[in-house]
Amino acid sequence: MNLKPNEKLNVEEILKDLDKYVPKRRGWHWREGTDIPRQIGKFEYFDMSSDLKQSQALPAAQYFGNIDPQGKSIITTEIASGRFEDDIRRMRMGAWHGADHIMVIRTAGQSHFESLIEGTPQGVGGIPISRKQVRAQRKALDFIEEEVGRPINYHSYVSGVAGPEIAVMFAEEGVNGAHQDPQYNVLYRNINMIRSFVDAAEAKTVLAWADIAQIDGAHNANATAREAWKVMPELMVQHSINSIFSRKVGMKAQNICLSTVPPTAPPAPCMRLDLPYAVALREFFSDYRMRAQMNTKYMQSSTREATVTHVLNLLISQMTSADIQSTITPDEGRNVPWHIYNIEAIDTAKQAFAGMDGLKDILKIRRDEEPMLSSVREIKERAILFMEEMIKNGGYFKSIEEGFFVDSGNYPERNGDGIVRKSDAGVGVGTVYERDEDYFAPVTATFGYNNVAQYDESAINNPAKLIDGCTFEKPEKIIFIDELDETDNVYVRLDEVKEKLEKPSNLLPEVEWAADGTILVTLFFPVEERTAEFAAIEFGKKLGLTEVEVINKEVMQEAEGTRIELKGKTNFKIDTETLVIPPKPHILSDDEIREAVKEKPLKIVAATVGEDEHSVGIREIIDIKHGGIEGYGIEAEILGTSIPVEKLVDAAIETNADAILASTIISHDDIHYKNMRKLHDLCVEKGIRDKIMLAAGGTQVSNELAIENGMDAGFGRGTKGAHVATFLVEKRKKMNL
Ligand code: Z98
Repeated sequence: MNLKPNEKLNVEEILKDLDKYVPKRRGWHWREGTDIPRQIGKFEYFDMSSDLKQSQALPAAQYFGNIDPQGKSIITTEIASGRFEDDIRRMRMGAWHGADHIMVIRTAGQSHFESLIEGTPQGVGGIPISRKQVRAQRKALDFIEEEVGRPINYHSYVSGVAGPEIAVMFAEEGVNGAHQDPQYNVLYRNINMIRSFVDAAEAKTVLAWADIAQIDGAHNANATAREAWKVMPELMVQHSINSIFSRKVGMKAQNICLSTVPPTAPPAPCMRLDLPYAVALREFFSDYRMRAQMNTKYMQSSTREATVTHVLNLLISQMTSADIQSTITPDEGRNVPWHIYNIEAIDTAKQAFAGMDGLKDILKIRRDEEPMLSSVREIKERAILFMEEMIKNGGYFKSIEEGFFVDSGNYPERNGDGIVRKSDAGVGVGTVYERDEDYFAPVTATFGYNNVAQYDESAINNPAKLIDGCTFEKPEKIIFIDELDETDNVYVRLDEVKEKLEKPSNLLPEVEWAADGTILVTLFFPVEERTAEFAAIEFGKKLGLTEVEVINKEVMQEAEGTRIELKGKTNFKIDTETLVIPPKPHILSDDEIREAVKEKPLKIVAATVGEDEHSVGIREIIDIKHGGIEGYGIEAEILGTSIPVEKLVDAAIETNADAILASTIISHDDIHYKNMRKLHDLCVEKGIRDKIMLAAGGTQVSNELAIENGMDAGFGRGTKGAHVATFLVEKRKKMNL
């Protein structure tokens, strides 16, 4: 399958022959071309990686030759809406914006499942991780990575009592990254600690064999503790335990990634707390990779607020380092699965890194001066003391039994609210047995005692040899189970969407899933919060929306008003076949315009009209320096800014101009359109309307509305001199001027 930029990714095509699909590659892939200065467009960059073959650049890139610099950190996005088939399309969008680490959150509570699940059921709060879904998504990413020209890492979680089974399935299916941390099972899923650590040894061996990058779970303490910045010493301890355990099992250091989170967020003075922590962490764990998350603990439903916290977190990454930069979207904090926010957050990271390129060469962290000196040392000391106490206390398991972890005190302070687990309790207690003397597992990558020698001494280092290779070497031995549930599977859902749309040319807006009809409306009401909220719901209903819900409210001022974001569903479709789409403005070639102007000279007068002091727009359109219409030989007279419409018309009459160009940026109370109407009326009054071309331009001008208000054309954001010159040349012909 070859993806074409202007063609949709065909999910049905991905599902075809899936039982035979073998992933293209295994293992984690870091970005390439980092740490070398590079020229991208007009600028030199110092912290970027290789360009993408195809990508979607930031909106402002149009002013910089459409460059799309890619930072050196891997960029993660978490996509898991409950329907993997919809997520596949999002993965493609994410990759085009620069994400190369796609994490799939498992369906809520999947760590409680005791085995693998199969088929493609719909998930809640995430995707049920089954072989079929993993294979379909990895297959889609195999095509997407070719399209963007950069390997894309696919990632999910190895936790719960089925952890080792999941690790094996991930190795078989070419998954590239995984969360694996037995402490997560113990603390947050109440899985027996002995079982968790034994399972983790097995799972980590498999991850190591498959070259899968591992992310730990320390950040969950930060997300759980009431005062998250106080668990900094413990976070270090958790990182240590998982890292050294992984090393002992055989994982290589560069595949061990610490899941780090700046522990606090504004309005706390977060930089002063988070930056020393980031420095201490990187110094303590210099052998390992940093996966920098954003702080979701203090995230509310405002995307603006979440974005600012995200950018501050990115500043820390830039000033310290981040091998993987997570962009967990406001979705996670808001629990609203708007896939557009995935893309926004990827762009936030990409934009911030591009903007901060080379910052470390200009700004320096004053590491060895106060207050950094003491702050960094203090965090490290507290972490060491924590570990020393654990050892004195009889080790990790004993300390868990006594609630050492996720206590909301800043160690050595303790509040006694830590999570307590018993070693003889929890899910899976008593399920760990010593292996019999003749225990034998003919598989690749297994942990611990394996009596291969009883059958063949030469197979000690390769037990799978005895069965002529296991599924790791022989993917054809994998048993692929397709759908198990006739009523809950991808084909049923795809058919439902088709049925709902009635025909392929019909369109419904979507947020969560294809054709879900969900829209987001922003409203402001000049009343207090509660009234605004309930008024908004009524408003939504009157707009014809169903399932109306307020998803964000922000007080502007208690009495003066509230901003509301509303979500709701529509069910009317737009048929793209009957949709009237105005033709895309075409541009004559520079030579054609020049030729036409040479043949018959063209003169215009221009001004920013009304009470409007903006001058940049009109200069962009007219000045030869900016590629404006003067460059084609068009004679232009700019009267200036804040020019009354009357003066502009008089000037046009006096100079016998062919056209009037009115620039109008301010759009309050529709003054821009009112001025256009006035301009037209005045030309009619003075008897020149049929002898002169009228055009208006400005960032808020639409061609259709300008024409409705008496202009011959309107030019909005992004207009270049060539667009206006083309209009002048062609319209003059039509008007026989
Ligand atoms: C993240 N946004 O890290 P179940 N194992 C570890 C985890 O951290 C998590 C799971 C398993 C966060 C997501 N982390 C939170 C170490 C989850 C999840 O099946 O949901 O319990 O596994 O990106």
